[in-house]
Amino acid sequence: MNQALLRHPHFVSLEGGEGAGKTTAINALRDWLQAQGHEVVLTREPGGTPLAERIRALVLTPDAGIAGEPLTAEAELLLVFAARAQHLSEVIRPALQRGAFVISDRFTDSSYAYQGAGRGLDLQWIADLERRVVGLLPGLTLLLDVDVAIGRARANGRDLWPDRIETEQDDFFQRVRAQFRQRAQDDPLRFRLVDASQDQAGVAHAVTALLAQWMAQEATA
Ligand code: T5A
Repeated sequence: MNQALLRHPHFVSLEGGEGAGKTTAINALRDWLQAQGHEVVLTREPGGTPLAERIRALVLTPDAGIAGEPLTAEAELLLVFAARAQHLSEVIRPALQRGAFVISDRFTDSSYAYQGAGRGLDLQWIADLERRVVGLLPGLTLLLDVDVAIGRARANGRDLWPDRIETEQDDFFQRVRAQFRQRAQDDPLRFRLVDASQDQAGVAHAVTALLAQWMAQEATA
C-alpha cells in the first residue's frame, strides 16, 4: 500500500509524555461522546488487539531482550508499526466504517516522538512507514503537555516497576516532549495543546471542551 494520509473526523488520539494523565482524559471524552449518543471505541497503542498486545509486551517488558540480546531501536520501531498495522485492520478501520468514534491512547505521533526524537531514528523513515503502512491520521489529536519531571513523578508514583521505556533518562523524555510540541506547532489544524499540569478535573474539562469545539467546527466546515 502506498497512499496519502487521510484524516478521519471520528478518529481522536491522545498524546503526551509519561504520566501526562491520558487515562482520565480519555474516560472523560468517552463519557461526553456517549452522552451525545455516539458509539465509542477506546483503544491504545502499542496494542489494542490480542496480537498487538503481545507485541506491546515485547516492546515494554524490561527484559525483552532474549538471553542478553537487547532490542534495537530499529526493531522497536518496526514492532510498533507491526502492532499498528494489526490494530488498524482489526479495530480502528472496522469501527470507523460502522460510524463509531475511535479514541486511541497514542498513535503514530508517538513513533515520531519516541523512536524518532527519543531513539534518534530518521524521521523520514517513520514518515515512509506511516504512508505505506498506516495511511490514516486522526481528525483531532489532543496533546497533553506537561513538564517532564512532573509527568515522571506521577508515573513513578503509580508504577511498582518501570517499563522498558520508562527506564530512559530525562534527556530522552525532553526530546520526546520537544518533538510532540514541534508536531503540534507544524499541524495546528489537527493538534490541540492541553496544559496537563493542572489537576485531573481541569484536564478532563479542557479536553471535552476542545472536542466539543472541534466537532462544532467540523459540522459547519
Ligand atoms: N510508545 C508508544 C512508543 O515508543 N512508540 C509508539 O509508537 C507508541 C504508540 C506506552 C509506551 O509506549 C511508547 C510510549 C510509552 O512509553 P504506557 O504504559 O501506555 O506505555 O505509557 P503511557 O502512555 O505514557 O502511560 P502512562 O500511564 O505513563 O501515562 P498516562 O496514561 O498519560 O497517565 P495516567 O493517566 O495513567 O496517569 C499517571 C498517574 O498520574 C496521576 C494518575 O492518577 C496516575 O497515578 N495523574 C495525575 N496526578 C495529578 N494531576 C493530574 N492532572 C494527573 N493526571 C494523572
